[in-house]
Amino acid sequence: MISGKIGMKPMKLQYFEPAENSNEGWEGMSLPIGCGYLGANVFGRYDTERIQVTENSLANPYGPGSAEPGRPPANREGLNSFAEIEIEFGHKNVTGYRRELSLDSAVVSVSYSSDGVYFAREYFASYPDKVLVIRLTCSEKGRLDFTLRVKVPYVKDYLTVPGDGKGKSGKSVAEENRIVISGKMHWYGINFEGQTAVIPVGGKLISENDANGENGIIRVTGADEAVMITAVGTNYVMDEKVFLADREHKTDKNSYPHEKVSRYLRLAMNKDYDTLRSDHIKDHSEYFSRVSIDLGGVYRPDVATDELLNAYREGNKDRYLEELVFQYGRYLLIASSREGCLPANLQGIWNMYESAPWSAGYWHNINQQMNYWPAFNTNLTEMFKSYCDYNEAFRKAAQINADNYLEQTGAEGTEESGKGKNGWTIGTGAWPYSISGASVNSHSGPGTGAFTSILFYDYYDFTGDREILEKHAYPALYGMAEFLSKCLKKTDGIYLAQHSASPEQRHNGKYYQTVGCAFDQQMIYENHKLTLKCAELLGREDDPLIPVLKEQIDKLDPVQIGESGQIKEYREEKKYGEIGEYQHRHISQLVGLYPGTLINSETPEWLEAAKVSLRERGDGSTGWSICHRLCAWARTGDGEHSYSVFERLLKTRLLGNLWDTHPPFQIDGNFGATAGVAEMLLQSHEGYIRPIAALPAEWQTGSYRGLTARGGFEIGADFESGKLLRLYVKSKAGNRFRLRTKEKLSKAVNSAGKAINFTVSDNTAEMLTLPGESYTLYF
Ligand code: FUC
Repeated sequence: MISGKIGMKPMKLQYFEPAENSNEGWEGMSLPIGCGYLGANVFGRYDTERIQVTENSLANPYGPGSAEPGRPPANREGLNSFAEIEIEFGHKNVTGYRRELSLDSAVVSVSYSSDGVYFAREYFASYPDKVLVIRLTCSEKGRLDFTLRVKVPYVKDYLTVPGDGKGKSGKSVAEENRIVISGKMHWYGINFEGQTAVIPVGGKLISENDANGENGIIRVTGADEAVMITAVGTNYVMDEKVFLADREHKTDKNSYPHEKVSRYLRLAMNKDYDTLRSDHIKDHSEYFSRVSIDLGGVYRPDVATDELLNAYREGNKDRYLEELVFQYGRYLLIASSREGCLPANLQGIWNMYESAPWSAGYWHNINQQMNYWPAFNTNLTEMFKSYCDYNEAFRKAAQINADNYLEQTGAEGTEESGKGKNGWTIGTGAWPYSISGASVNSHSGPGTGAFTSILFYDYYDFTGDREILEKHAYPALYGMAEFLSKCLKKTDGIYLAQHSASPEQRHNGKYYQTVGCAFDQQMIYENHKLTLKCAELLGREDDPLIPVLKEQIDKLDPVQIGESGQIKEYREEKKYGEIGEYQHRHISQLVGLYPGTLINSETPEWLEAAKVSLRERGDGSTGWSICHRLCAWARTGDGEHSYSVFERLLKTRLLGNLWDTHPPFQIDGNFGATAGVAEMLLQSHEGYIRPIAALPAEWQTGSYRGLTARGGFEIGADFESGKLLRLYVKSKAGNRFRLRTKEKLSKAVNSAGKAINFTVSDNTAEMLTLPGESYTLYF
């Protein structure tokens, strides 16, 4: 942690009533906790508490094509809900109800009085212990009574009911102090198991099953308190095989999850509640507390979060709510994307449905990338590991897809370079068990792959970690460059992506396919540029691919300005909007502005043209689309417009629990909002650091700590009346620090208070840094 820490205020969501027991209650008012291994939504009810549990590998395939031959397509597709935990209390005459989610500790708490007894519960999902923990307490000894049920949702017996092959079996059996749920999802042969153990203090515990030995319950009466621990698992293993094997063989050699789940539970039960809790908080806060932000918000214990949001919609632009929305994205990423687990999907790690919207897939024409944008600039690069591992696990399948695509397109050079030198590709859709590749019929061009691979460069660039560069960034970019370099054909001296499409754009009601659209050209440019940069950093410039990329990159013509002064989405477009939907939700012709860096302040004409396109496209759109606009506007340096887009998100696309809604709930917008706010406060894409780069009138005075910049720097800033006062810099990799500010740098000192030399030229201050050292800069 760097010096100059700002005053901590609690970051929490709070409510004075439980979430309704309905789909709307789940989506808009339940509180999400998660640890990568599992996600849970807490309703906080006092009659019968409901905790819905998700595990990200319990899934059917996506799409009608996945139905068995000869059978009608069914809608049972994608991620399935894992378990419903019910704790029946039957409490009445409730007063003083309070429900909170602390982002600082990642603990949900529920408390109230019922008939004179005060009840308090806590819930958390622990990454170090891989379990969901619930503690129930009451103010009077012996007054805790409850009945626990753990249900397997959406059981459809595939053995007896003829269907589409996507059935699910499952049962719930009470065994002494635990309820074990187990079953199978037929399509991919997924075995699943969950165990919930109850550990009461005092009182009596009995467990019962029905006449068939199923539908188990645990009844606790007269206890002083109780702890419940839940572990879940499937036989899914995230490896190469799962993406390569036929559906019958994706999981067949993997061991049944009983032993794993029993081990998680046993190890967790060996710890006492306080240790489980403190280990969890230590793990969570190590990441969460890295960044703090103060835009002048004031925490008010007596106002519910949904009331704040309603007031915001009425024009009361509460600064605390804005800070909370920013930090919530960081919280959600820590909860849903951990090393060793599947990455965060379209809904993170939370799904109550039989068929999650859009299958809870990993959608790669914007959604998946947006999920990880805040990992880089808000100091959570470790959260990218799960996506990195996932992507590398499917790389082999993606190489086969690249071979197939290039064969299909008859691209030049394929044959002589041979299979295995075609790199890899990713299409729009990807799931835990399969991926799609680029396709000539797709609504999104091959640039989708580069949209993905450039994340790996950021993974390196924001950490400054050479091992990441060598092992992850360069292989991802290089393989993508191999593929993309063959998707191009030289036409009139320009290399154009054949079979090109600007994601999901329609013209005259049909997806529009073309040659060399801005999305593909810009993305190919970015990937080529970064591959060349990495090759230089690693001294691999003698590779035969390098001259090919050098030859192509200058002839990609990735940005063209049209007659309206816009960045053309299509080469054949003259005026803005002639082709495609005028205000389409995707802003794919601007990927070179964000997340790319091709369009920047050193290309002022392009930057102006990007603003024209942004204005014409309009601000009003779905959740994630607003957030891409937010990030793009931040890159233009226009704080006012950026803020108005952020404000629009809060007013139109956030639910009572601050989840983003497309609609329906999609987590990408939460992540995009966090990345966008960080981009307003700190930029580093032009070779130097620019703090408060897009500061709106509303945020003229404030401070932040721990945001991250390219080159491996952690940055804090204090600003007043729109002017930078101090910067706090921690250098992780010992790189040269370059800074551009409106304000004049007057002094730089290291952590020992010793003055450090810096030079200033062309508005840019530069100083050398040592790895691990911290500096304070005064203006
Ligand atoms: C992309 C978007 C849609 C939606 C889907 C999950 O295809 O164009 O709007 O967000 O992903």
